[in-house]
Amino acid sequence: MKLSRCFTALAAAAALTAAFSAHAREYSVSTVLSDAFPWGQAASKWAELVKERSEGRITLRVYDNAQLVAGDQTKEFSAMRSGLIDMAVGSTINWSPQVPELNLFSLPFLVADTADTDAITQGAAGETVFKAIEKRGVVPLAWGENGFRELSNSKKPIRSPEDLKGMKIRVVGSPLFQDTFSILGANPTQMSWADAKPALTTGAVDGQENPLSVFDVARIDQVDQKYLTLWGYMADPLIFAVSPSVWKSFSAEDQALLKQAAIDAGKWEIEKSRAEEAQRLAAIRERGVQVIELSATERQAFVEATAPLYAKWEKRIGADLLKAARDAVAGN
Ligand code: X2X
Repeated sequence: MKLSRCFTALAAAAALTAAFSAHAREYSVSTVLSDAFPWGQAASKWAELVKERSEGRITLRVYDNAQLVAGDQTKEFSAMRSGLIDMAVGSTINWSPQVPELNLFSLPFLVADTADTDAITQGAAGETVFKAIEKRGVVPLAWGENGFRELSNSKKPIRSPEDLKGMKIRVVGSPLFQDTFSILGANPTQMSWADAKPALTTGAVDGQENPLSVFDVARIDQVDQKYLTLWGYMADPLIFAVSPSVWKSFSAEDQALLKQAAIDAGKWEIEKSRAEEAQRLAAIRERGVQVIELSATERQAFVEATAPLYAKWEKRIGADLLKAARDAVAGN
């Protein structure tokens, strides 16, 4: 009797373990930046909400510094598509080599402020972008934000395209960045984030562009970047997404849970990172960085210098999508 009860208990335990391991899988989530940055915090928040709402059944484990693709952030999308990575919170810039429509967000001076960004991502243009991602083999769930990208350098205050002439600027990802900085007369070099700081340290490049949160947290001031021009030429959204094979393995209920948690984490991160901008700028100034604010006329010179890029890139992005984005911005 005793023995059989013992067996029953063992069998029950084994059954429980089997059930647990069948459901309690751990999923990888790729990011470029750690949770010292808003970007990494978006992923951590997602993991936290999913764990809580699934009562521990679903665990998301965040791998930062694009380590799942050996630091090559432009390979993240393909790795997710093929199932090497289960999920990601990624930048539109880094995925644009595989999803040409995502170059929309890298068009210089398309948006002027966060309301413009929201009008695009939350409206018809945003839906078209999500469909494009889906068509290229990945399931998009929600938006986050890396932020408006500002221009820094070690040489001099930049107030005009002439000031940028010949300057070596580190850029990331898509060929559109190459085009933008070339048309402005600079000398752009594409490299990963992992290579950017060493290149700034050695002076292999003179400048870079990234959101204030990245400049602040990565202490870009410590690698000789003394001048920071606030030109707000583009803002890269983040997208929460899942590999299609992983997505299909979830029940409809769990899919809804994952999606809602991504939406909530994204909203939380967007609000938080926007609210922190002013104090970040103050901290950057306190460290002795000269912050250059452009007059409307000075900014307009950059707008006009880069305007010819639209004709070429409209073909890759899609005329309808660009029009939808422009209409969204005009409605503000
Ligand atoms: O590499 C960059 O500049 C970064 C961290 O902002 C992106 O991944 C787009």
